[in-house]
Amino acid sequence: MASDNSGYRLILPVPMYHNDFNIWSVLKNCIGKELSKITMPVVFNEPLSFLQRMTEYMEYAHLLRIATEQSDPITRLQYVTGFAVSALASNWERLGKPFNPLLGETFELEREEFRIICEQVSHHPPISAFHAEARNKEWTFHGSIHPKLKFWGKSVEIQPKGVVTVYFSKWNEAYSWTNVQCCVHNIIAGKLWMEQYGNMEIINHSTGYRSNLTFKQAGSNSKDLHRIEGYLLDKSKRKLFYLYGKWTEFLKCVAHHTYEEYQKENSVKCKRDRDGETRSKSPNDSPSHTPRKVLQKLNSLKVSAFKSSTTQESMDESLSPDMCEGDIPKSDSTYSINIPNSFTIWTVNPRPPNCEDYYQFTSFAMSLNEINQGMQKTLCPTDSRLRPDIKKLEQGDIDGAAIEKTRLEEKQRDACKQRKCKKGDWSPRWFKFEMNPYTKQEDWLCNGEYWNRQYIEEDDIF
Ligand code: CLR
Repeated sequence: MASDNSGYRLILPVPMYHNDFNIWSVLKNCIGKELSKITMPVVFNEPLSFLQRMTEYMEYAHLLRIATEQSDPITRLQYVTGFAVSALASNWERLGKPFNPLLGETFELEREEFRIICEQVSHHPPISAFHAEARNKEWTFHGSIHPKLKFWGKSVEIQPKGVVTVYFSKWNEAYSWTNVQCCVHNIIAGKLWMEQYGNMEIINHSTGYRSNLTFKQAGSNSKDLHRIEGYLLDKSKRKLFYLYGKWTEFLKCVAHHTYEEYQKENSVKCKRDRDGETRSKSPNDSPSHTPRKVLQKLNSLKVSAFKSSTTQESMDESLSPDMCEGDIPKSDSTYSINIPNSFTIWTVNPRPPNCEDYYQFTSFAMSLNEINQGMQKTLCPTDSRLRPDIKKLEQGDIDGAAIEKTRLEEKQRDACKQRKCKKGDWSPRWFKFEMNPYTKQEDWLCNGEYWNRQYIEEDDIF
């Protein structure tokens, strides 16, 4: 099986099954509901648990190492900002639903520079906690995510509630931020696509310096698709650097005064650009980069689906310009990407060549469900890699995966009932809910025991 020099697999055992199920037919009765309570058919899943998906924040962990190596706090903040943005890049075109982790499920990952442990610490509401640390102990990165999914008819809105914190021991510095929201469009008709938007403020709690980023919405003609823009500010909110990029591609920064000069010089040209005279496509946004074929097939099914089941009102909505058939937003990628004297903080890794047949996984994602040699003996029995439903989907056995998924969910419900009978509360094994000393808010902090690998008392959750 193909793998890179570091020996991790770069592809899944079999290509995915491109189904032609209609998401709308499943969701049409669920408008306004919390999506965590809706059981979705396994064909909409990708073969990863949300704990593994969360671990994808770590793909560019080297940025944290580089940050700790900088003696200037502003440069450190630039790299932390790069890391915060890079953590979201793997979401591009990833429209499969990760499996909901079972209560007490864990996921660990050990790599050259870091190790991370995740645990599902709550089921209702679903909360996943993680704690990552550098091998050289120079940084830690921890937090918890409570993804709130809301279905609005033509779109699904996802709010990843929870704060994440980076700590640099050498500098005794803590940074924290909250992830932006995300929206999956075209549930009823057209091709699914996703955007992430909102504000992200990355604060250095020791110096008061911060990066204030805006993730833009695509906008009417998609000119701002995937774009981010913002400023690095000192504690009196003075602008030091202008930050710009796309969460799918890169993050750059430039001194604020240079940006201001550039703006003045280019104001005329810019206006022309904005008016759409010089428009070009970036390869990333081009429709030739097809998302899951599954979803294209929705096109053919859409008319009947929505005729039979929507009101006039929602029908008007679904005919709005951003819902046109075959619609994948394209953006003008050229403006403000080449401001002179900019410095590139982060650029995205290319996706593997056949990723459209593998759930649009990045190379990093491809490796996550692999059980490497040597791992077998040490792996915690609650690890996501041991989940039979995910394993079956990964091997292309959809029916088997569906059966196992139902079995595991029933088993989880039974365990929950039993606990209620015994009046015994469940509590997470590796995390505790405590005050985060940096943000002064309650947070899931790891108890530091996982890596001692004493797993004898673990519940049998699979
Ligand atoms: C986005 C980045 C956040 C954490 C986070 C939480 C929930 C994830 C979301 C991310 C990406 C999109 C996601 C979502 C859960 C379900 C949703 C994977 C990783 C998928 C695309 C929903 C597919 C099913 C619908 C089409 C019905 O920091």
